[in-house]
Amino acid sequence: MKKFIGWLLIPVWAFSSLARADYSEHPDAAEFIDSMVKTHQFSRIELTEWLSNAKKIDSIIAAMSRPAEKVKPWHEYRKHFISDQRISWGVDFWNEHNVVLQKAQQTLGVDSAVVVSIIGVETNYGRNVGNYRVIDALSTLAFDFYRDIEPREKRRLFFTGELENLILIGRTQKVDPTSLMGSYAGAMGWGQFMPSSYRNYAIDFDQDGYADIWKNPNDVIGSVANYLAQHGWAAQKPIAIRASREEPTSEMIKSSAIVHYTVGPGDTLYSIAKKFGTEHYNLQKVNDLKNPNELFVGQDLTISSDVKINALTRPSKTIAELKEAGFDALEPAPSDIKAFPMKLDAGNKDEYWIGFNNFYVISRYNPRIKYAMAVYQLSELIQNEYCAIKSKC
Ligand SMILES: [Ca+2]
Repeated sequence: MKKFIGWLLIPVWAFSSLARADYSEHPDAAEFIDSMVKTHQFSRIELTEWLSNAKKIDSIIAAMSRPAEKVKPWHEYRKHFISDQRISWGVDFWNEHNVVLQKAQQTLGVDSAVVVSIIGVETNYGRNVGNYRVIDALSTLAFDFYRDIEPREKRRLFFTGELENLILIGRTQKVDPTSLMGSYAGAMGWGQFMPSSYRNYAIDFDQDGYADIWKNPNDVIGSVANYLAQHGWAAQKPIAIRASREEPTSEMIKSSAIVHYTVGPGDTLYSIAKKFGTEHYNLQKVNDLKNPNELFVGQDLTISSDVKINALTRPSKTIAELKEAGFDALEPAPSDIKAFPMKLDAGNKDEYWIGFNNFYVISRYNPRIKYAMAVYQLSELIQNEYCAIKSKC
């Protein structure tokens, strides 16, 4: 009897995935097909054919289940992306494609070093573009991974939307959508564009009729530069500079405190600090708490609206305002330029940095401070070496 009950408790999807021959028979496929027919007037037969062709890939599920780069501290993350090899390959790439990079700099206003660096960080200059069919990756993620294996509705909808965009690329570029290749997450080509990014930002830079981000370095360079340009890149402007941090005094914090927060069950000073983008010791100081555990439910806390560390938003404070909050630029910068402060774990100490609008623009490519910092630092190292060899910049 017990066995019988256990048998009944096996979820329905387990049967459906066993019984399913292909993705056209997946419970969500009918809805997807309906929506594609209704919104974009695709043929139902064609859509069914493409989804029948899509395969569930177990290695994608395994890759998605591994701990992500985001959990690595900065000093380990940096080592992974910045190496002598990647700098030297970057210089080679720049030499080889100098004419196109210059054209991108002139027409789109994006510095060559950053375009080279992004392509280096993303795929080691086209060496590691991914060997999955994008239709397999996106179907696996939308129809299985984020539905049943690690259910997250927002991600499921995101990858379903990317599948829609992939099929639309097939139509506009007159290619078979099942033939396009990418990473296990569905990112395509040397610059790792998701299908929606391809549709919004990829360009046919050599004007041969096809924006080929998979094999044509001209289109790759133009598309990466266009992505940055469309997100507000400002040519020849600073990206980030080192900063020092002076512990703010109670007076400094209190003078900018405007928000109040009522402590709820389960709150800690650390979780509240994180929620408001500040540090627990700032909250301790401004609320005169002797230790961080001195909290009770219903307690009224004053939250300093001081400058937030590692808040990846378009910069809104001036260098002068950051200085008042204890972040002092260690390199010259105009005092009215907008910026935001960052703290990175350098292993044995914390590093402080000030990021400008261009840093924020790099982070639109991948919304992590560590990612944008790796791209920035690699771009500097490549530029130094390239300019030293050429001695012309
Ligand atoms: Ca082209």
